[in-house]
Amino acid sequence: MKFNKQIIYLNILIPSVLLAEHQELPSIIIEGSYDRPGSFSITPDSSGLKDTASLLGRVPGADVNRNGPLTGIASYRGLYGNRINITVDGANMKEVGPNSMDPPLSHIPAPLTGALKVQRGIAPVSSGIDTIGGAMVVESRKGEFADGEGVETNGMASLGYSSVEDGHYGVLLGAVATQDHKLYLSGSKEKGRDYRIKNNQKQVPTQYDRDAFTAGYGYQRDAHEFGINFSHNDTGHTGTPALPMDIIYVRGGLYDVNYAIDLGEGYKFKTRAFYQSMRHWMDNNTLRSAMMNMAMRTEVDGGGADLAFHMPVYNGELSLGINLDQSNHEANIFMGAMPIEINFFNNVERDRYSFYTEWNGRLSESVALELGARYTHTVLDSGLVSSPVAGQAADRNAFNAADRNRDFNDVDIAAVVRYAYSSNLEFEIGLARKNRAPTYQELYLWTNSAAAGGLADGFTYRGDLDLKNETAYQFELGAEWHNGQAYFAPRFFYHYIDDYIQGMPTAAANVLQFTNIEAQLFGVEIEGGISFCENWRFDANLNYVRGMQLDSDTDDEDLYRIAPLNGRAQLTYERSDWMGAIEGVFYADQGDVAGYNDELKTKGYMLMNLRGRYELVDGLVVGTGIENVLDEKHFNHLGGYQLHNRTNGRVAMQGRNIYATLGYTW
Ligand SMILES: [Cu+2]
Repeated sequence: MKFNKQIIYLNILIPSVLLAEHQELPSIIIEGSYDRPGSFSITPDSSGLKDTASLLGRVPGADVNRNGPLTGIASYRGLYGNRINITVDGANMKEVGPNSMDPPLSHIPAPLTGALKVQRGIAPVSSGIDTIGGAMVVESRKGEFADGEGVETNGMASLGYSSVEDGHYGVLLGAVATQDHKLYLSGSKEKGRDYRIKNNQKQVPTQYDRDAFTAGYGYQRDAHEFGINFSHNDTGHTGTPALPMDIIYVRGGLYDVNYAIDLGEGYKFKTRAFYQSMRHWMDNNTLRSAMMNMAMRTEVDGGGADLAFHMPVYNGELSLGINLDQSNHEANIFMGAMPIEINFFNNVERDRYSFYTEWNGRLSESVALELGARYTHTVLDSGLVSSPVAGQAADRNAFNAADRNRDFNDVDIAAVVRYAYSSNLEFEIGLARKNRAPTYQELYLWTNSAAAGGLADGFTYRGDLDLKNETAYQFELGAEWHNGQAYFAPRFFYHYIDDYIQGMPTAAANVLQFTNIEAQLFGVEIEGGISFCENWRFDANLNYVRGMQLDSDTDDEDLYRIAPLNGRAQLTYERSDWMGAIEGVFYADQGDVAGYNDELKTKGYMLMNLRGRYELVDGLVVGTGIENVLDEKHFNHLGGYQLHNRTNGRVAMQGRNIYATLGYTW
């Protein structure tokens, strides 16, 4: 029995036959799942192409809190935002927007994303700092080393159009490589208008405009691997209909350098350093109109370093690692026609010093164990804020007079046992304790503001300097059965979270304050599939999660922004050079809504999508499809309210979309 921890499980592109040779679109890799090749393999997907976060809709337990076309906040089993550790090319990417307009998954456009890896179940402590809600990894495309002697070139080009927002994209990646060296360069452009909902109405503002650029160099020889990579994102006018303002620009880059050496006999050493600098402008009067003009300019500068040492210890591998991570945030607000300026976040700093050890190995032929522990020291501080607004004077003075320096000690422990009952049936049981230190917004929102990490509930929030860190106790139980033709995999989880941070009503109307509460989340995910008659396969999954406040005054108090019961089924016909699929997506009513922010209930819905792809000649692939074939108007429970106002109702989902893509890989 082989325990296979890292497996390509969904290939967004391609029937597995074609995949190895021409992998041109992102793969989703689910770590910690058993190998189920081909399940949910689909054709190039234009709406998926816009945004890497869209791919999460296909990951069991995962979903997206969508505040705009490029603003998709990852959600996993009802936890989202800062609770999920997302690394981009190895770096813990920081948002420049205090309202998460640029979540980490938006930095690399989908056409330049090589892989999105989602850690299934309990995230190992080695997967990063603050993994209370899970861990995800985005890797950009970096070209390939040459197979043979001499200099080779490789790369990909791709073009796409989607009708629903008159959107188009183009991407080009080229690499010059030998067996030891590669030099690569890529660029992409995406642009679209406000998307259409049923009956030619438009959802405003949902236009988007993003240019991205990457360059880098890689070296591999004998035991050495070295890489240096730069990725730059320039997002222009892009709507965020669920937030009070829109993106005017998000600009900036991520520099990453890494080195690994294989010392032989299982001893390995890896190191990495990164630096990030982003600038951002948002306002409420360019893509929409407002009673009073408001704009915000924000900055983030961040960086970090990682060291990891791996060595063989008793039928397995022991890893020791250090992670250092630092970020600085600034924000200025401009209000009115003759703008007055508020220095809203001044010299905010969040530093994390962390080390861990983890053992991954086998206790016997049929029992595998992953055991890890991590300690993190988090330090936050904020400079003095300033505001000429009379109504903010008391808040400003109180904040400036307070001791704003805070530190937190976090301990993560995770233990996962995998037991192979037979070559077809495996069980997993996991236990963990995880901490999360508060974000700078949760501590330092010194007066009420909507810039609360993308919560998009129509309320304004205040921070609390006395917040404690969250402590989660997690339990996981899973089974996976499979044979050559079919698979079936149910999973159950339960999380109890002490000091869970959530807004709670204050004396002021429509103002919430971040508060430590007690919460629990539990749920199931079931996946299954079967292939039949040689070319046909059927795959389906079902996801359910419930989140509840345990110390509420009322009996029934649910957590905010929890996806309703949902599922997906796909029938696929696959040949070596073409495939077609019909896909059904279903979301139930969501009646289990949060009371503290009067979350609106949503109606359930079903969607039908058709997809096809055809390989014209070697490496040249056409993809086409129709999404929301019946052109129905639906509301995503995780989609927020129009213009950050509950009385406007929810942001509507896209109407019928016809898309076509053309990709060439060489
Ligand atoms: Cu913003």
